Amino acid sequence: MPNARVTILVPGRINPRVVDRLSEHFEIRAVPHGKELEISRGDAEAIRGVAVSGALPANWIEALPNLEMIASFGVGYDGVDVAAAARRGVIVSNTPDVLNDEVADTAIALLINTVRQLPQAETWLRQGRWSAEGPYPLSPLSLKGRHVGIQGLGRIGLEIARRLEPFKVRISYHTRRPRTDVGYGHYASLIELAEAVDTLISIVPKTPETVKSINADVLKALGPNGVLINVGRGTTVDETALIAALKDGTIAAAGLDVFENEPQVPQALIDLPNVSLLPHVASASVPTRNAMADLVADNLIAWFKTGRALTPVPETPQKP
Ligand code: NAP
Ligand code: 8YV
Repeated sequence: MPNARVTILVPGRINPRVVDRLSEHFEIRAVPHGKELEISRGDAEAIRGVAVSGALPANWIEALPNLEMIASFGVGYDGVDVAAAARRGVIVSNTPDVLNDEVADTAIALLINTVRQLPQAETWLRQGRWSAEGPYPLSPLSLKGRHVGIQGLGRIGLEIARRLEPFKVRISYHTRRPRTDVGYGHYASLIELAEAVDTLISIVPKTPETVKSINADVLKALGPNGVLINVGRGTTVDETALIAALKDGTIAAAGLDVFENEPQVPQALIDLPNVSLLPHVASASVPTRNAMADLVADNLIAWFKTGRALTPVPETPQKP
């Protein structure tokens, strides 16, 4: 047991396995996930760690005078104010790698669903239209012969690229720095990548540079045979521009697991026939979420036992 007196704050909902695992080692203080942290000054002083899924803004971090570590559920940690944590010397951890395979599998499934309209075809069968009306119409699009561009070739992007190889599609990518360990073509800008390819898969973090980076110009460059797949963050895409592009044929189709203002999805997107929509489920299997939950708990356990987190984020590096 690392330290029975350490209290970990758990704001709002998190995978129950996180709390089960942490309860074996720490006191747990569960609180509502509102705008303000509503606990007494004395209780705030007792808290040395946080386990959180989603937002942890600066005012929460500043309200915890003895905070040492924030363990965030998910590889993307854009909800946590890491700059505020870094200013205070608070370590932030995330859950990289354990979800790569699940998210990459979902990206491929979403791509195929989008080009071949498989969810719509299943609905056709379930509604009895196959027997009543005949075969589902041929899908206008196919994966065959496509040139796929990946925005972001990090841990997950690389797994997506590797899964695409057996589909015999051409693969290119855009990142700020070219990778030295792959043979795929690198494009220095997103617009150049979009001009070269007919299929764009986005798997980048939410940062000031990526927000709305897939805009009207990029969609126009992707072209009328173009397919956009987003499994990264909804904020990467200018949703208004995307809806217009899908409506007027600027691009052919889109598959989206993430949205600008989750869990709200614009009705205009839902109404469009040429989109495939998922409710942010790319990592959402029991085995993968269990692995993510374990990594949240193991980070806090390691920190309070050894003074070192397992997977700190780059903005809050550990002292050598
Ligand atoms: P990662 O290993 O850090 O990879 C990020 C990639 O994005 C890198 O190749 C990076 O390359 C590139 N990148 C970052 N900023 C960029 C920019 N401004 N322009 C172009 N490329 C940029 O992250 P990961 O583990 O693969 O995860 C990626 C993101 O996917 C997460 O942050 C999360 O938001 C999202 N995600 C979503 C789900 C889901 O459920 N839908 C699940 C997991 C992850 P450079 O640094 O060289 O630019
Ligand atoms: C989760 C994700 O859905 O890891 C991420 O960045 O977006 C997903 O795996 C998210 O952490 C919320 O549970």
